[in-house]
Amino acid sequence: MTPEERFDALIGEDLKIEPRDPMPDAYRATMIRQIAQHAHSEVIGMQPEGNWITRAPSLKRKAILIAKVQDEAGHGLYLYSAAETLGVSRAELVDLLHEGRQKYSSIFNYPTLTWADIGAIGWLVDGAAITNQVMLTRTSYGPYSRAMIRICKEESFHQRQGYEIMRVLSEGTDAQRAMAQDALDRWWWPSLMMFGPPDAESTHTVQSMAWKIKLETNDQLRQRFIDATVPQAEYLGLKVPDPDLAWNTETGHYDVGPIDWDEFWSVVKGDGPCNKERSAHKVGVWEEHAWVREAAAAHAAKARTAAASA
Ligand code: BYC
Repeated sequence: MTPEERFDALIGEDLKIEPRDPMPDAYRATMIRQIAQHAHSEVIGMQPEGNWITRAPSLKRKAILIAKVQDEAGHGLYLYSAAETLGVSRAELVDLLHEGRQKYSSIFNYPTLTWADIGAIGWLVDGAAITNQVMLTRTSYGPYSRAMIRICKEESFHQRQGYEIMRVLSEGTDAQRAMAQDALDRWWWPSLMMFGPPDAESTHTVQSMAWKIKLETNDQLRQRFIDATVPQAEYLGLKVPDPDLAWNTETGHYDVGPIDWDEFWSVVKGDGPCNKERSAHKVGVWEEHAWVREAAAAHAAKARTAAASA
């Protein structure tokens, strides 16, 4: 069997591609691009929520938020490790992000203006992320699929803590309900954009589905998220900010109004409300804390020398 035939056979039989298996260069490049983008999203995604750690309304909320933000760092690390199995180093990927040559999710370029935004991120952003990542637990690349299993377990707690913040606010005073509604108004459309461009404009979907990297399309996953989330908004007594939203009895799905794809592409290209701030903060912290990496490397080198002479 040639390496190409072995790869095709593994994909055809729904078996995982493991790091030592033969794989086309383009499959490897796609996996590196997607996993790196995912890892960068987890890490940059700490910033909007980190912004509220010092202002969380109670000790309990602060402890939960610190733990959640720390979980996101952990997700970034699992994902960089998964990417490293494809022959790139974490340092190379971080450089590519810092040079603006790799992306992170559009969603993290929006500001967190009130405490309700922390609820909306958990409910909507983690909710959208899980919808996509449950599919990715079955993706064809073994290390990525296994990282997704653990990440999904943690993300489902994140989603529930966000929804719980929204529930408490929506059962609170008029001002708290208004704050929850305002957060839904601002985060609804960007959350739908997280799933990526419509299928007709998605450059990678056809090939990624043939390789079973993606098992469902951007539009299919977006629809699943909408169908699950609209009843949750109704339960909270909040209004989804879409005048065209309607249940379609024929399709058994919600119809939604047009998504502003110009906004999406402008955010992806670097012109969203917080792109510059997020990137500058990330690069600044990386440079400022270089001494931590240097100290860890020096310690590891000393430990190796000690072990060799023991
Ligand atoms: N933002 O052909 P397409 C989290 C790009 S973090 C920016 O459909 P694909 C959390 C795309 O890269 C979890 N760019 O692409 C953390 C491509 O451009 P390039 C984040 C986007 O890859 C902290 C072009 O558009 N989840 O949960 O087949 C706190 C055409 O797109 C976006 C992941 O990263 C976007 N939203 O499908 C709270 C999931 N969408 O690269 C929560 C992993 C598309 O050719 N990624 N683009 O220049 C995926 O599943 C897939 O990459 C996507 C896109 C579904 C996102």
